[in-house]
Amino acid sequence: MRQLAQLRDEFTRFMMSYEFGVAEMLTKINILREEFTHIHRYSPIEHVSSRVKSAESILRKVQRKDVPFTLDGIREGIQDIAGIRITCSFISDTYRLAEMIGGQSDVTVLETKDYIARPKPNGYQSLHLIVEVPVFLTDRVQPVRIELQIRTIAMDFWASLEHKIYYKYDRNIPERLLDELTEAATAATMLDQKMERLHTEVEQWKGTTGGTTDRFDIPVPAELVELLARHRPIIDGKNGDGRIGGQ
Ligand code: 0O2
Repeated sequence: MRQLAQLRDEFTRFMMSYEFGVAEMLTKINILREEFTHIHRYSPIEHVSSRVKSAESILRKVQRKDVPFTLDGIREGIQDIAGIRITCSFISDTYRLAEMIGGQSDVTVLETKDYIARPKPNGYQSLHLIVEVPVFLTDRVQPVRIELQIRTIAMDFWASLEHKIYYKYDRNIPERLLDELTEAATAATMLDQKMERLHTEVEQWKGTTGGTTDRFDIPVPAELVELLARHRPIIDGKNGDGRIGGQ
């Protein structure tokens, strides 16, 4: 009975360390998001979500992957007990973010899978990083692994729909739907590339106009300023004498 209570306690601490790891990483992401927004005046991160796998889901994966049934075995054999998904505005932001996170001195990147440069055959695109962060507990420092999935809005839209279809058809997606998903993946890539090009153009334009998108800073041609000044009363809906136009 005492052994069982000890086991339960150890497992609770095991799961808690993942919760702490996620909290730590979310703080890092939030700091990057806020500082980046302050410097560049736009947020590279659209959305962040996180989860820690349930005990049942971990056990299913332990059986499926034939992982040793010990806490150390599970820690070593299952990389995605803690997961964070970051949705970015542009492809370049996904890499930039991965670099900023991976470059931090207390973050160790254990593995990188670049499904953006090399999409999966079904069209899946995402940048996956397995990182390890130290969690400072009362009696020890526990390194915790977290799977980061970084992708654009278009890639995320595709992945969540594909995920639903995958489970709806119990992993056997009909050929017709597979073809349509591949087509949709190509469309998502084209959209991402177009948005990236537009974004680069806007960034260059911001660079030449003092780095602000404030609408009052858009350079207005002198002739237009003069024209607006001449027609000011009409635009304001007033005649030159201050009466409402037409009355
Ligand atoms: P779930 O239900 O999302 O958690 P692993 O089995 O994780 O140890 P694997 O499969 O080589 O090793 O890892 P990979 O390729 O990095 O994929 C990990 C996760 O990426 C998956 O977790 C999915 O969340 C996502 N993913 C990978 N491929 C696809 C895909 O084709 N479509 C979609 N929608 N998501 C994908 P899980 O545990 O497989 O699933």
